[in-house]
Amino acid sequence: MFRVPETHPRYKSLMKREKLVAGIEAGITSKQGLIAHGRGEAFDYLIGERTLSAAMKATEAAAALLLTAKKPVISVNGNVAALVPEKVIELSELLDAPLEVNIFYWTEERVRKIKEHLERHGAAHVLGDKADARIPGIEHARARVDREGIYSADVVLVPLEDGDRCEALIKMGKKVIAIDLNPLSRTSKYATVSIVDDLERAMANLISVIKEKKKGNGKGLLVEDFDNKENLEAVIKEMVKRLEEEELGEL
Ligand code: PTJ
Repeated sequence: MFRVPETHPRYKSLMKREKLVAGIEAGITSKQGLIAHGRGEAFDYLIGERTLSAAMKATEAAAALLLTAKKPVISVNGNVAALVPEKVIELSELLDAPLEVNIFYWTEERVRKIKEHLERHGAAHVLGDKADARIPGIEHARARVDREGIYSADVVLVPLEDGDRCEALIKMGKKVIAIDLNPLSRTSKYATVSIVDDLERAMANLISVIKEKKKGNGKGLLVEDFDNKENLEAVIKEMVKRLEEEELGEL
């Protein structure tokens, strides 16, 4: 891995790139994953690389949804496995929810490598290699799911998603929680709860909100009180405000 000095002003951001490059070299992340990440970075600039209050509200709603789910499942793709393996495992343990490898650029080998990567990090329950069921209405490989996992789940967490599957999961009657920096993506629009935030920040917040809720603390926000469209509009307003206020200063 390229050594990025911790004093570099963009250390955190550069380290994420390094993790994804390492993910590609390990056969975990798709090359297209780099392009997707670049798009995410651009949106992260627009929100000032921080968690917006709207994203925090969505995180509260997501935590409530996950804690009241009968059968929650966490979907893992090549970017998620490279960027936040420890965090998805911690969340899976907190919720007693399985992880399921589900990738768009499908190869049997990559599914296996992601599963092994998660297990090396301590994951006990990783689905996705059986893929004995299909999500109706999807032509591509993301339709391949485990009958005991995403197929029969009532709530699915889908960090970094393509819109097709999100729409199809909603059509199956499931609740979908998305983590996607693009508030205009089809995923963000279709999901029950969209957390418009960087994957690492969103996962860290989600874990800490769930821990607090489990202790009986927290805001007690009900999912019924959460309006995803309204929340996305708040994010877009925040982006516009930031752009209007941005001063370039002396170069
Ligand atoms: O591993 P695979 O084969 O399943 O492929 C994964 C990718 C991400 C390549 C695939 O799902 C894909 O092509 O996704 P899209 O359609 O490009 O959508 C990815 C979305 O995630 C975009 O809207 C990005 O803005 C967003 N995104 C990228 N990086 C981050 C992010 N959102 C939050 N945090 C990030 N770090």
